[in-house]
Amino acid sequence: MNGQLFPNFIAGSWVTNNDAKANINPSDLNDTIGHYAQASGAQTNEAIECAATAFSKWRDTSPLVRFEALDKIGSEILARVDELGDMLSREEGKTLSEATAEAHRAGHLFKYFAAEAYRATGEMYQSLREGVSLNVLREPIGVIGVITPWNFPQAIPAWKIAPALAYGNTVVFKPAELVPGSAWLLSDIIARAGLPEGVFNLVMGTGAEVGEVIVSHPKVSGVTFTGSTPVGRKIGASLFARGAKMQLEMGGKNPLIILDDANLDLAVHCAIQGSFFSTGQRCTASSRLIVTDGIYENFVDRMSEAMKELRVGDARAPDTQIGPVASEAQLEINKSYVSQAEVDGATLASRSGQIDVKSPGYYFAPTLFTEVSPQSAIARDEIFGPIAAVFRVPDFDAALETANDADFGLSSGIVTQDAVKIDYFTRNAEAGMVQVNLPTAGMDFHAPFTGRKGSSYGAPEKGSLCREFFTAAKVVHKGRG
Ligand code: UN1
Repeated sequence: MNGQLFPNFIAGSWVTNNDAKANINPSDLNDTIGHYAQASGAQTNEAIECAATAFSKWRDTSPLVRFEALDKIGSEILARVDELGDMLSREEGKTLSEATAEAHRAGHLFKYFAAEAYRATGEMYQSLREGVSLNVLREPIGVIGVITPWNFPQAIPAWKIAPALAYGNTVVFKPAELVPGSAWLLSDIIARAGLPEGVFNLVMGTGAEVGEVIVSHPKVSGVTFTGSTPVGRKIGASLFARGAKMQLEMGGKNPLIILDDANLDLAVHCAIQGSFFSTGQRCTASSRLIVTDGIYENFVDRMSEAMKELRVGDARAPDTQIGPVASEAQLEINKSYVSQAEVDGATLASRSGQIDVKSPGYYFAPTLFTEVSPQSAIARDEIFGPIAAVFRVPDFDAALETANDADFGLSSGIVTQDAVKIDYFTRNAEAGMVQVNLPTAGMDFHAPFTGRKGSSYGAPEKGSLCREFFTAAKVVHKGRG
């Protein structure tokens, strides 16, 4: 076996087994990053049992203890952003600058939630009955299953694990199989922060084995999941059936409206950034560019020109703007959507980008379609690749209607100078997040993250609103003794 073997972290110890999975660099398939132990169902059970035992003590720790642990984790991440960014870029294919920025975001998320440990306040009501006191407490819910995707392998685990611990819960963390390197580095940092045994557990492995145990175990009180809508719905049905809590962040098919009065440079920048950066592998990516008649021709021309300049290459090469697709499976999905779009009668407006690589990897040129039928697969499905569709519409009303015509409702964007239309759009966009004169992706890390329709279910992530998932209310009436 080439490379090091990285174990799981269960019940306060690093444990390995015979089953390990190779982590391969998508920019260079000859580069094996390491081998990562695959937890068995029995090991996952053990992690959950230990997390359940640890909960009875961790829930009652002083906020100061939780602050110090999370702050220490945040400081170490920030001190090691270059190493973390390099691992992320090497295993996922995000460019080095995007990956380092994500590591930075992960460090600050721990710092943010360190301070949230102090703010876990309740409410006091005046009782309707004389001599009775009435308080609403917020209590941690227990063991939280954290199931995360491959596209943000550091920021998303950070924004789920940090609040879980800050509010007094214990954690069983199952990262996506494709990106164990980031998960392992984060877990190593968390493991050295002095948390009591069992408060945090890492169980790398498949959804069928590890994920299944987490979702169905009666001692897992809630699951926070980010991933595709079909998987989220399946997990959600199991969690509902046994009455567990859930926070599900799923797909997107995000629209970016460009109106006649838009600043054309800004519109092209937002569309390129939102559609193609991070190789289009963001649930907040803009995959539907909805453009009004007056600016349509100019926009498509300028967009096609700008696409020719994009430098696609090895994620860690200094001048790369767009790295490879993260996996062979995703590359095949992208290719099949391109073929399907052609079958469905769409016009390939641009398939470009300067791909200059010497190593074998999952490279795919940014792709733009026009004349897309509104009911076709590229118009409706979340592809998760650097593929965007342009829709021509007569006016703002038609643009808004097209934007809202989707099964998803995550991030909705508009580029215009018209304040009245901005206001109308903000109120009528069927989405959890609205971006004005900005790309649809790239959210502030301290703000809530949320969607509507098929995109999200349960309380928002991040920011103060995530407390709704990570704690439960207890309403206390106290009379005179
Ligand atoms: C962002 O655009 O800032 O999986 C983050 C995803 C999202 C995170 C997007 N949950 O792409």
